[in-house]
Amino acid sequence: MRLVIRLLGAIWVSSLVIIAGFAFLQVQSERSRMLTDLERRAWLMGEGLKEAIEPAILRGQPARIERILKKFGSPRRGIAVYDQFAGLLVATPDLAPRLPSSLPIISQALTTGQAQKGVETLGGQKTYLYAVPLQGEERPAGALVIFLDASQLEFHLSALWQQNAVRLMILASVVSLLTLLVVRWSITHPLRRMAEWAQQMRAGKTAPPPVSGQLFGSLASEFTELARSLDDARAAAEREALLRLEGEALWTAERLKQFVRSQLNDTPLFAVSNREPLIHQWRGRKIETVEPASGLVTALEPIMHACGGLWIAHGSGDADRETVDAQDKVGVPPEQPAYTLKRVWLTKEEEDGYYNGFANEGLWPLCHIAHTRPVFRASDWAAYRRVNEKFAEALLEEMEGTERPYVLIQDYHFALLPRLVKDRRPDARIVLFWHIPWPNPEAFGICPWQQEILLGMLGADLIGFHIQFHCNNFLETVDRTIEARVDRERFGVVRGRHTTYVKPFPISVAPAPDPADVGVSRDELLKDLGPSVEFLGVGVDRIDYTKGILERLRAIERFFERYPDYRQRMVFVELAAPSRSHIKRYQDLDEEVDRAVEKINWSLRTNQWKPIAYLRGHHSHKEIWPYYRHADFCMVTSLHDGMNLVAKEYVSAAEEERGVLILSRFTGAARELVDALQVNPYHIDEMAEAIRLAIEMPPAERAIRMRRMKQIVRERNIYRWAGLLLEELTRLSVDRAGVAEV
Ligand code: ADQ
Repeated sequence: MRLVIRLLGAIWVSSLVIIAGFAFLQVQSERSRMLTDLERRAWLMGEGLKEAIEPAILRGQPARIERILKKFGSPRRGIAVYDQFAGLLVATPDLAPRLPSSLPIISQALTTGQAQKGVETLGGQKTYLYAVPLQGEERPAGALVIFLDASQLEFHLSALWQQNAVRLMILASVVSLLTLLVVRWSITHPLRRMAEWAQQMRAGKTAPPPVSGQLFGSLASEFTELARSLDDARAAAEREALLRLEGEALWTAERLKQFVRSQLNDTPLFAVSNREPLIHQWRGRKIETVEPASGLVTALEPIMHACGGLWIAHGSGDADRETVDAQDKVGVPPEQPAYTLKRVWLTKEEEDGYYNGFANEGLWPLCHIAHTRPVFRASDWAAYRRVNEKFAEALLEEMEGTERPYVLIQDYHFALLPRLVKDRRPDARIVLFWHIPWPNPEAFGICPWQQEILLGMLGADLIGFHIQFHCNNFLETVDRTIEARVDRERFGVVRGRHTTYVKPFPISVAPAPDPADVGVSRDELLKDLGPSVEFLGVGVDRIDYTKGILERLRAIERFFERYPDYRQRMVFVELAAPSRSHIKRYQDLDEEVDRAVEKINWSLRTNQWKPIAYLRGHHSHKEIWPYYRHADFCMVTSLHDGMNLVAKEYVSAAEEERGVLILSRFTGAARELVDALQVNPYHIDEMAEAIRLAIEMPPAERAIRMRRMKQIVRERNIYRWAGLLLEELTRLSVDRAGVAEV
């Protein structure tokens, strides 16, 4: 209301100043025009009469003067003649009664000998006076004065003022009205709606903001962000409160953040991974940001957000170079940076040798017992070493000036990095997390550079695997391969004064989205797969030979052969993302999977049904989630897998009363998810049987199994993984010489 009063006040004052200014100028010019007109008339008359009156006054003939005055005078035009002492001689009859005893203008005309003019009020009437001296022999013999009625002048000017006053009223009223309407439409109304919306948000009801893109568009989006943060904070607080009530201490993103802040005490954290948390890509002429769907990113993001650390990764996006600063850095998230991403650039040859070659054709098959032979090329090994050195240089440069920094190195791409860093910075506290299995010493022993790899890894103060079994394999491998003392009591490797601790940290997933946000219903999913479909199975994988996709397809075929009643009633949806497609083995597998799907569908399909819906491509979590939610069963049939996040994602998203997990016993996840139907993926009949069991399992049993698995995944979530890893890291007290103690 105060704003409206101020606005209206400003409108009225400014209109008044403007209109009054213009009116003043108009009145002035009108006045001068009218005065000029009066002057011209008075002058004409004065000059004309002067010649007739001058001889009469010189000769002393007042009667003649009176006659002349009578002839030319009128009620609105008085004439008077004064003697040389400014005494009245003769005046027209209408004028005479109004004349004062003296008029200064006459004396002035007589003394100066010049015509004088002016406006006076005579007898209550404005009168224009024009006094002309009448020439005597030496000095003026008298004065002739013309009196013109000037009351019109006043009247006209006051009419002008009135007109302008009306103009002011109209203008100010119209502008005020329009302003009020604009204020109402563009400010008051949207503000009221925003206030109502804010009230709703405060009450915990989520709703889209009522205005966008207009005057309050940016305010609304800021407000939305604020409301969202409040919402998250409230949800986190509610969860925490619930957990306190339950007497549990569940890890949440918020708790992890608090934990990181309290543990790290402002000591910077440096993370290194091959995959970057944010990729910039060209889409047409625009650059878009892509957040890769990766468990690693989900796990590290809350840590980096909390401590504002530095994440070093390979810049793999085609627009990555366009978006970094001079030090190859970019803030993440770009709109409100919480931490820094530093990109390391690799040549095509380096990427080929280090990533496709040694990491994925060498170490990957070496660590997974999946019967794909590892390829060890000296040139790949050289590239792998070079790239590890490149990352080490980048990391060491960034760590300069930071005492006892924390370093989190991710995965088998950087086996040499811990040693490269530790040798130059013994005070750094280094963790290496190995996301894939570690095989037994015999299997690992075929690697020509096994010693270099182990020595490189042992530069870390802590090495994490998913499960104890992989830790044991690693310790066994070290024991058999290099000169070191394995401390089996404390799970460490001692070399000289340095100890590397080896511990399991089972990775996991973030909580599934709210079922209400899944979007697609089960009926909609089934309808798309055929009119007679009642059951839905799902598989979600990268196309990788370790994931047992071909074995799974064979099991599905076997299931339909054994249980033909289920034909037309069950569909298996396989969401398969192409992966590492520069490597021949992966290209071959991709084609093999295509052919297998084609063959099975060809032999079993009917007009309105096919057993396998093969959705090849990278799918967003939003696309995958409805399948997880509504599937009757999910098949994870890895021949060997460090953990397998798909199993945990399925458990966290599936309907409690419906979902059954069929899980390979060769995954890390099988250690925790004991209520899954565990299978040997090499045993096709066993898997076919597991499918039947899953479909026919009584609802009560499904619910019990799923509930227990859900609780495990909920408690042992990704935040717990990150929290435990960090807790262990911060417990390490590493002295300047690099000697670690826990
Ligand atoms: P991966 O071998 O990649 O991970 P996994 O753990 O199953 O295997 O994670 C795959 C991730 O990719 C999941 O989040 C899944 O949702 C997603 N994904 C799979 N198929 C997809 C598709 N078609 N479209 C989109 N997304 C898809 C490695 C190890 C694992 C270990 C993880 C984490 O091999 O054993 O569990 O790291 O440490």
